[in-house]
Amino acid sequence: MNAQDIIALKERGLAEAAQAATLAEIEAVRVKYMGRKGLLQDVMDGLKSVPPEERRDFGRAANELKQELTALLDGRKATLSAAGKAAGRKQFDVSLPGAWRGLGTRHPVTQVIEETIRIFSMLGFTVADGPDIETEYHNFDALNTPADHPSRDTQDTFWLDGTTLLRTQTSPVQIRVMERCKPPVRIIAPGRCYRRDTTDATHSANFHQVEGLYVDRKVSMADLKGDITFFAREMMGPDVKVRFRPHFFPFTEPSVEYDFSCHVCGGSGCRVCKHSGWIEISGAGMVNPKVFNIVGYDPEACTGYAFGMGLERIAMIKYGIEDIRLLYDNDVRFLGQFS
Ligand code: 2NL
Repeated sequence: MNAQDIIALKERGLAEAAQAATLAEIEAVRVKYMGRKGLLQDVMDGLKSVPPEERRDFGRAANELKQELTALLDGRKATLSAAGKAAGRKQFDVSLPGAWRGLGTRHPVTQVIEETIRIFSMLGFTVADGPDIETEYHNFDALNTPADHPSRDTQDTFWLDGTTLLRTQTSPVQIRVMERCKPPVRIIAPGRCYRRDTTDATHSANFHQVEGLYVDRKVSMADLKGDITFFAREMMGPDVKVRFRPHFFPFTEPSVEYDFSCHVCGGSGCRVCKHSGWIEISGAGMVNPKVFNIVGYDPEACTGYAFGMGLERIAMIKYGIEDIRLLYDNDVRFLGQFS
């Protein structure tokens, strides 16, 4: 064997190392050439029979075989083990789009509350708040609701004890504001209310209401009609019409109920408005002077209007929801449709 043979052996070893596709194959090439009984060892064993003048070239060729093959095998090994690790923990590709978890949406009732606040704040109203647990006095007596009025009945009200209850409307918030502040007062009171209703498609024992109260000198029914009409157009669209019908509430005198023209058929009659062209919204009226006397306002000096609306009802009309229970099933596939 001479230097040329060793160079040829080196070329074969480098070619085998380059082709090795797994860590095991690389190790096999290493053992074959550089192991204790490998081909390089055979070369070294032959060194003593090489004539002295050829030994320099022979030794250099053997050394190059060792160094070049070692370098290639180490390089291949590093590449392959890095790729193997990457495959095991999934390669991180910074160019891929991130994992989008999706934005939440506001509950339809929350959207209606926020929209109502937006609309009435344009008219100068601020938002008032109060407790869910109320006294009989603030929920009923101060609103001129007679002691024998059916709404006080245990059938309709969640009583906690003889004198406290879960508020059946947000009017007590307004009573508390009038107790605290002198007129003028211009507030809306949105919030959760409670009634002992049996749940069905249009009733829920928990529901939300917004009440409004505007007290000043010379507030009139014309203000009420104008402001409710403004609210209707902002909430339902510019073409909606509003109609007022006489009604009775103990806390307002005179009192009205009002309807919006049907947003589905535009008033010509359809299934949604039961072919009347109108959708009943809620009630309102001029604050009963008896209520002013109770909170210490002078009924000769001031007048005011008040109204109360069910917010689930507005949401159902606005978004075409046919069963109030859908609002409380916490099904995000349903609730996410309305934003
Ligand atoms: C309805 C009717 C109404 C009021 C609520 C009110 C509050 C005060 C004084 C006078 Cl402090 N009135 N609130 C007035 C008229 C109607 O609610 O149908 N609600 C669903």
